[in-house]
Amino acid sequence: MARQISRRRFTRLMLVSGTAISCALPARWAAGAADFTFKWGTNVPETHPLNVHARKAAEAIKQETNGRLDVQLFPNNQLGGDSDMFSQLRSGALECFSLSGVNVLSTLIPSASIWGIGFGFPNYQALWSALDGKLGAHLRGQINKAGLVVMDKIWDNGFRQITTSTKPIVTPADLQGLKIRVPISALWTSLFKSLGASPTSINFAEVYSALQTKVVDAQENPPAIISSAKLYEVQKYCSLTNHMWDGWWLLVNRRAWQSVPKDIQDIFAKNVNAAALAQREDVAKQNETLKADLAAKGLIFNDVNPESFREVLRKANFYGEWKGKFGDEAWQLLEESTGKLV
Ligand code: X2X
Repeated sequence: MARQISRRRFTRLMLVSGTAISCALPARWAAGAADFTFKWGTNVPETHPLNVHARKAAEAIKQETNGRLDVQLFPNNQLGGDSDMFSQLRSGALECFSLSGVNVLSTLIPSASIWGIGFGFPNYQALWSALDGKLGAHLRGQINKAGLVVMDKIWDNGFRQITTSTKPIVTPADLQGLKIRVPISALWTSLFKSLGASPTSINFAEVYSALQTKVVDAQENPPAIISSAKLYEVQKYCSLTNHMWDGWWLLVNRRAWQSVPKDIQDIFAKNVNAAALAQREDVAKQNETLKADLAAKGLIFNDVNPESFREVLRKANFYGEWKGKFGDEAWQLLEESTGKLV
């Protein structure tokens, strides 16, 4: 929870009691400690642009609130894996959490996973027009209804690519029986089952060791994560499937949010939303430029023909099934940007 007694209120109380001048202030206030503290958990390493831009936003918030709100970043699953951090966020033990809509959030709000529909969004333009537009507003409405505060701008994780330690994925036949890690989400499991693979749900905090110990042979993530989490050390091939896009909402515990005055809420929202836009640019660039770097580190890249994968999904009724689960309203907003999927 955000700390509730403000420094000024404490000083005022001390003045009223007539003891303020001679009385030593507790170290916390004397050292200029903040009125409010928000811990912010993320699931990717320190160097990932998510954390680089989150840190910049935290610094700007501190300056613009004259130190009244201290946003402390905890990257790289320092506070626990996604499932743990999500429980902490909901109970109020954690104030802010960057979480993919497709990942654990979809266990509470099924429609939150809609942006991750397999081979859905063709490019960033279509994606941001939906997520900064009507589809994003619809999803934020669902998240609010579930009792969480959510910031407007989604942070970019990127279009996802499959890495394996065994063989390149060129056609859907190469996925048959593949032991692949997926995040905790019915959509992800359904996507890879429909493609014939054998998916296992594992929090990102355990992905490196699951690959290293061969609990699974494959995973899927964008280059910025493959690089920052050093997955190239335990994977050999990277197949450019672009099978789905994913990003992070910035979620805030409702009670923590309401405990902070409106002017501080506004400064927080303005800075994190601006940081998300700057982060998007960095991630999109990195996901292109890092390919050469990863190839130099030994990853072997190949392209695929996405249509052959989409065809398998259509035959398995993947799109029909998920249209039914997401409902007509959300599906229609999705198809306004992706074109007809069913
Ligand atoms: O868990 C993952 O693979 C990650 C880091 O990409 C997400 O947050 C969905």
